[in-house]
Amino acid sequence: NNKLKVGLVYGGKSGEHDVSLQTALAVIQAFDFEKYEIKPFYITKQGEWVSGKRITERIATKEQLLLQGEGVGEGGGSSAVALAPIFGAQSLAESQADATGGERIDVIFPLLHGTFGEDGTIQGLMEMANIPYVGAGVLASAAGMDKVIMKKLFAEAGLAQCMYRYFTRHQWKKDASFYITEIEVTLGYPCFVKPANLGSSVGISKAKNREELIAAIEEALRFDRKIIVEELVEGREIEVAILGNDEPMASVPGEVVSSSDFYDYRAKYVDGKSAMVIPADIPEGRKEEVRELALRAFEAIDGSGLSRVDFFMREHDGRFLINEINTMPGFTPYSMYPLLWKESGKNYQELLDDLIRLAMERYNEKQQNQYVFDI
Ligand code: G1L
Repeated sequence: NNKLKVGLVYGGKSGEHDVSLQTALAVIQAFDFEKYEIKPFYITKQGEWVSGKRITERIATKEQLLLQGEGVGEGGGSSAVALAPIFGAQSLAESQADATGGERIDVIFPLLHGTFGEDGTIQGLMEMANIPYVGAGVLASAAGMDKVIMKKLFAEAGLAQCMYRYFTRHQWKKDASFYITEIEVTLGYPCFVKPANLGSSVGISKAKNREELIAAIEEALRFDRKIIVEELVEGREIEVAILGNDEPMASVPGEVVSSSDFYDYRAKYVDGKSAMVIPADIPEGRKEEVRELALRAFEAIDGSGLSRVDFFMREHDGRFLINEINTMPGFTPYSMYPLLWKESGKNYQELLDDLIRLAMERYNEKQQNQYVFDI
């Protein structure tokens, strides 16, 4: 059979476990089974890897994704060492051959969020197993996960952003009063305190005075050794989807409107707490401008595959400030990223085709690099 075999990795330890399952189901339901077959890899909340039988037709429920009673990788399957045989990885020497006796996987689709799966760790695993994978590489995944590194790369690329300060747990313990003064003088109140590691939404708070600032810092430091404090930016939230590798494309921009402003807008899409206006209702010239900025941000982190780039359009001067780049954006058919492409003329199924093609292209391009084995 000449179908492309896609390894779908989903679940995971993080708080996004259920989002990942929901997304995996949506992806499976959209896949063209004439072209692809799916090999599921489920990571339980306990971090155990379970692989299941091939999926060759649509499945109906999330429960089927839990691979109950069909696992071949349970027990002892949770370590990285056990993964190459699980993936049926090709060795460099015997590339394409079935070195392990397992089934060969052509490309991996990682649907994982958080500190394991988005920070470059699973990408590194796939690099070492020599398997093509969808989305950002190791470096871009890691850079997109660390707010401080991300901001430094943006600054270097000449992108405007909000003011911020950052420090480590160690620095805070040594000289808290210095950082408090720094923050009060440069950022003022209110300000936002966040763990530098974007893995989770925990540990984030808004501080309106010194007492709250100290409490917020102590709280954030429970989740990361490095934290970042940002000034408040008043303005609209504008987002752009990027797709591609060396010559990426930018979608039309969209706007996220929080529930309190819902009724002032002709919002097309609503999901829970927020609504999306696509395309964003801003002048044509500003749309072009923000798309260019989004492409520059993608290049700044050396992105590949896809990213969603988030901006503030500042209230008092209309300027676009970059907020963050997300290499693993929400990805159900009702999430901003796919909706932006839909508006730009590319449906969900076509998006999946493109992402897989881009993964293969990047892999093949990388094979052109020379590696020295015999030093
Ligand atoms: F594989 C892609 F395309 F790179 C990819 C991977 C992960 C796209 C989107 C996501 N998103 C997620 O995994 C999540 C936001 C659903 C977290 Cl669970």
